[in-house]
Amino acid sequence: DIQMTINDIPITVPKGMSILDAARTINIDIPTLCYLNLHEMNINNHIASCRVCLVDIEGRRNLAPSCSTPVQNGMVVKTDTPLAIQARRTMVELLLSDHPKSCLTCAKNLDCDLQSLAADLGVRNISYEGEECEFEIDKSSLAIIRDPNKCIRCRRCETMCNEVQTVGVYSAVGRGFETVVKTAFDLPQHDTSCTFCGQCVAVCPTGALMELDQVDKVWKALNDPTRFVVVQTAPAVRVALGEGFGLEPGTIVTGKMVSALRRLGFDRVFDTDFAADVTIMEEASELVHRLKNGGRLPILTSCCPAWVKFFEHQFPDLLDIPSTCKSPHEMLGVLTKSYYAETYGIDPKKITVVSIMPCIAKKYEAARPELGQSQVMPDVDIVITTRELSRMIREAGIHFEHLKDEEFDDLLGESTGASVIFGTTGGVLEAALRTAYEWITGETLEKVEFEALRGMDGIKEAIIPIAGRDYRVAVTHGLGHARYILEKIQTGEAHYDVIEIMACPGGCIGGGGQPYHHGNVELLKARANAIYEEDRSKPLRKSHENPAVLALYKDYIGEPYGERAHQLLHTSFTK
Ligand code: HC0
Ligand code: SF4
Repeated sequence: DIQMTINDIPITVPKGMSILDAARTINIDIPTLCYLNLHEMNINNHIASCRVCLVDIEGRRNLAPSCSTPVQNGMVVKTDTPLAIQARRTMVELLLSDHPKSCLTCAKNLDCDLQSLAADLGVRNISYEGEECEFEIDKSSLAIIRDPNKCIRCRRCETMCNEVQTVGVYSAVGRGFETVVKTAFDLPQHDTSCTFCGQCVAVCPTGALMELDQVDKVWKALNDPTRFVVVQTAPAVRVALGEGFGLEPGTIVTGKMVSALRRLGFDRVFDTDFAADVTIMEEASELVHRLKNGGRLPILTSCCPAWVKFFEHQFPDLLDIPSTCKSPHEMLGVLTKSYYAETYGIDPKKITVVSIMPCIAKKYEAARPELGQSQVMPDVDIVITTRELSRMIREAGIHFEHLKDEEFDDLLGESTGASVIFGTTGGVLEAALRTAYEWITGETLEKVEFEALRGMDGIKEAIIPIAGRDYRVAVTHGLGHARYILEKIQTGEAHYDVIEIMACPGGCIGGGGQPYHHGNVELLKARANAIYEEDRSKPLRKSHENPAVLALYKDYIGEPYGERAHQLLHTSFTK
């Protein structure tokens, strides 16, 4: 252990810790900008480029960046000397000198790290009025808008994309003040191997990377009297939306969310969770089918669109192992335009399905041509993120915190605890096991929790004995972990029966469209805990017990994994 003082407070901290982290243990916050460390998830931006976290160390001539300077015995650190404070302010003034001054109209306004830093440091004028760059804004993709003019070279996006996701879309181009982070060969985002996972957007401190905003499209549909506008909400939205209204991370706002959506004018409020239960019916049937017929294993989950795009690009030789299930929100979309429309005699062409997702990739997924009856009738018409929904609720002047709880609409609104846990890493596999166990053994599964599949470890493995056979299962989140495990499968080093893969660290709770986590891993854990709490609160916790799902199969689909199920609920992948 190391003994030292920070601002005259003596502390003992472990060797190897940075001054920044040491200060945080005694509630001293040193401002940061490029810093991004989610230690437990192994996400570290080592760049130390912004020099905003400078501190004074006794006996040293120069200020030191606290994020990359390790603690030492006897060190005397001051974080708040006039010199340190002035140096930070100067760094921010320099960053602002060539930054667009369009804060009031920037999509990141009031949620921007650079803006709040300037406010905290009391920057009142910019002494170094520099020339602003004029890069073209990249609007090529259906998910992400990239404005290099707002890039402050922190390189957090590069760390996320290149190291955590191992996709490698970005690199720094140019020299000195001209440097910005761009795609390789300056290709439009759409033409890169980007998976649209949105993790670069989730960590961008400014408005340089943003989701494609589709709020106006939703308002237009809601205000068109000829449209029947249906909305559905993903599992992870209900444990994060409250953060947009000042509620504690991990507050469950399912009922308030439904109520807000009705006030916004949606004709029906459905739950993606219903379709998550349907997904389990299909995926568990597909597993049983592969087991019976000597099909190829492992079966991989296919509900995460960024993961789907990743394996299509990077592992084209493994295209036959993912489940062919569409993702739950696509299933709910098609069921709305078929089952629901037929039951109530509504023309499916008049229905607009809007998905509220924690995810940016779902925007791109909804536009995939195979996910719909035809180009004019996609399963899902518009996708907006949790953040975009917060904006809509504020635009409408709804006091979210004071709303009364309301229930989802019938037919496609009922769900079990199994579907709720889809929203966090490990949940899809746990839900599938709850059903597969009972189907294979014909017995009741008493303990529904599979603890080995929970938590934030990047790769989780377990052996689950069912009816005399040991099932080897794994869960990965973060595409780098997926790559690691898939390469082991390719070389024959690893053998599994079932693997859940989600692109975003933490699963959907950490999705690129969620309220910004600002590098706080505790916030992700609070969301995960809330997901498990919602699961425990449900009277039914196994997908195959959902009465509305059973009615759907009895009245409309027939057998799970049967002919009609294939037509509506399954898809195919392309190289
Ligand atoms: Fe997810 Fe989903 S669980 S991907 O993370 O499977 O986005 O929340 O909606 O579709 O249900 C996201 C979350 C979903 C889907 C579901 C799956
Ligand atoms: Fe990389 Fe994901 Fe960002 Fe695409 S969306 S550039 S894959 S981090």
